[in-house]
Order: sequence, then C-alpha cells, then structure tokens
Amino acid sequence: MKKILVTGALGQIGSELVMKMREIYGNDNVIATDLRKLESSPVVTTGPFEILDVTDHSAMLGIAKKYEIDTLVHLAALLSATAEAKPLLAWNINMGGLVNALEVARELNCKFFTPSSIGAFGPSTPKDNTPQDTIQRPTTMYGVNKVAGELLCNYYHKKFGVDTRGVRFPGLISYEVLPGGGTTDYAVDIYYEALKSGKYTSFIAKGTKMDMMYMPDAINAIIKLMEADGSKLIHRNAFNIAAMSFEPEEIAAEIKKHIPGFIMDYDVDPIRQDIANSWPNFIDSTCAKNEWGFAAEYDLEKMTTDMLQKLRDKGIGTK
Ligand code: NAD
Ligand code: AKB
Repeated sequence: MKKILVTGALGQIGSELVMKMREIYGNDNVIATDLRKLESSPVVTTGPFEILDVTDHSAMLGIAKKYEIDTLVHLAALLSATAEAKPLLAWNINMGGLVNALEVARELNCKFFTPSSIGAFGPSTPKDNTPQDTIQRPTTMYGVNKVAGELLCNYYHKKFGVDTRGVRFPGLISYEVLPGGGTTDYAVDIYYEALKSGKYTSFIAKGTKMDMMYMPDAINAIIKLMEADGSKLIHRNAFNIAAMSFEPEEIAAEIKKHIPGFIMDYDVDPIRQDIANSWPNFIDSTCAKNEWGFAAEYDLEKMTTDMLQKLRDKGIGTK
C-alpha cells in the first residue's frame, strides 16, 4: 500500500482510519474523499482531500488516476437505519458506489478493502456464536446491500483477480466523530449523555444483545488485514470479527461504575429495534484469527474507561 484512496473519509471510520494511515504511510499518500467537505477536519487539513460522489464512476476514476493510487478503501455508504428510511437511495449509493469502486480497482489494478457488517445476517441466521459461513437472509435493505456486496467482492477476486478484502464489523464505538445513522448508535450516544446529563433514554430495548467493537480495534483490523499475506486468506472478504457483545443494561451498568448516579430508561424505536432483533447476539471470529491473526484489545470494561476519559478530555459534560 503506497498510495491509498479512501471514500466516505469524513465518516465515523474514515476520519480515524485516514489519520492512522497517514501516520503509517505518509500524509501525501492517503487521499481522503467524501461527498462533503469539513474545512476544520484534520482529514481535510493534514493531506490531500477531494470532493467525490461515489455514484460518479468517471469522477472516481479521474481522482484515482490523478494520484496514481494502488489501494482503494471504500467506506461511503448509508447505514442501517438511514437505509431503512430511504431504501432506494441506499441501493443506489451502497451498490452503485461499490460497483464503481470495484471497477476502478479492476481498471487500475488496485488492492481493495470494503467493510461488510453484522447487518449481513438475518433472522434465520444462528444467533449465538454465528459462524463465518452460515445462512444469510437479511430482511433489511442494508443487509441486502451488504450480502450482495460480499458476493460482489468475491466475484471481482475470482473473475478479475482484484485483491479484494473485507470484514463484517460489529457496531463501532468511538469518540472522534459521531456515528451516521446506524442501529448500534445508542452505544455511542449513551456515553455522551451519561457525561452531559447523567441519564440516557435507550431506543434499543432491554435484553437486546449485539456485537460491538471499540474503534482502535476496528482500525487495527483494517490495516492488519490489508497487510496480511494474501496467499493465507481463504475467505478474503467479509471476515467475522468480534470484540464484545452486550445488552443496553450491561453498558449502563459499566458506565454506572464511573458515574454512580447514572440512570437509563427506554423509549424503544420500533424500526431500529426490528433491525436489531434480526441481527446475531454474538459472532464467531475464528477464521479471522486463524487466517490473518485478528485480535481485539478492548472489552466493555476497558473501552468504557477509555471512552469516558477521551470524551472528558474533549470537554464533553460535567459528570
Ligand atoms: P458514516 O455514515 O459515519 O460515514 C459515511 C460517509 O460517507 C459520510 O462521511 C458521508 O458523507 C459519505 N457519503 C455518503 N454518501 C456518499 C456518496 N454518495 N459519495 C461519497 N461519500 C458519501 O459511516 P461509517 O460508520 O464510517 O461506515 C463506513 C462503512 O463501514 C460503511 O460501509 C458501513 O456500512 C460500514 N460499517 C460501519 C459500522 C459502524 O458501526 N460504523 C459497522 C459495520 C459496518
Ligand atoms: C449500523 O448499526 O448500521 C452499523 C452496523 C452494525 O453496520 N453500526
């Protein structure tokens, strides 16, 4: 990886991935792109940045050629809750953007990464210790996009020899940029509200277990997989990776250890609850461990300590 183009670079993942990659590969070698431009973002101020709508293939190809990229990290997408609210737009961005990105990778012989999600599973998937290879009949537009995307990435590898790689991310928890329209967003919001007001109203119901991961582990996973020896990869795309799994009351109890007066109640959003109910309780990441050495450093306890400290350092809240 010498010249890397990142789409959707101002999002929750991109804003941290770009900075980490610039640290490793050099500021000028990581070209950040997004539909919008945030002038004050370090992603914009520390290295090359271009406005790019991923549904525009010729614009993407033009930028890729201009910077002579050898790696494409495709992050731009609509997340589960937004995709459920705007399914046709989600299809156009999530599938149209992915095909364009794969085509650019094929045309310029680039290494390729794109994330799938636990959203690629559905109600008929085994819920506990969900295997790498299993039933995938998702009932959401996001899930349909993710399954199709996983298959398309495998196809581009088999048919055209593109070096495609990817993981199925759990819900990601981070403090730099807020998440953008997902079902697992409650597990980020809760930290902000705990610090600001000492209370949180969860839109996900009590007893709903979902896989989650702290952002540093997610960023390390992307870089580790992209640097891994390709000849050892059996799955290549859509590796299950897991770090922790919890219900709303478990994260609340962990926060209470730091903010004793913290209280949580519930006002369940039926749409996001429905999505959450269709996802696994916890997934099995044995293949990622065996094929490229995936390991997560943060569990719920360690993440909560760090997350609250980092948010306090940013001046969030008084609790
Ligand atoms: P995000 O919503 O935070 O960011 C997406 C970015 O894409 C935004 O900056 C947005 O401006 C940009 N974008 C939207 N439409 C675009 C378009 N047409 N052209 C160019 N840019 C466009 O998303 P994220 O959380 O950073 O997710 C990135 C990828 O990771 C997505 O594929 C998502 O499905 C996947 N993922 C994320 C999570 C998570 O918890 N964050 C979990 C599993 C998978
Ligand atoms: C979402 O909730 O949509 C994302 C995801 C798990 O893919 N965080």
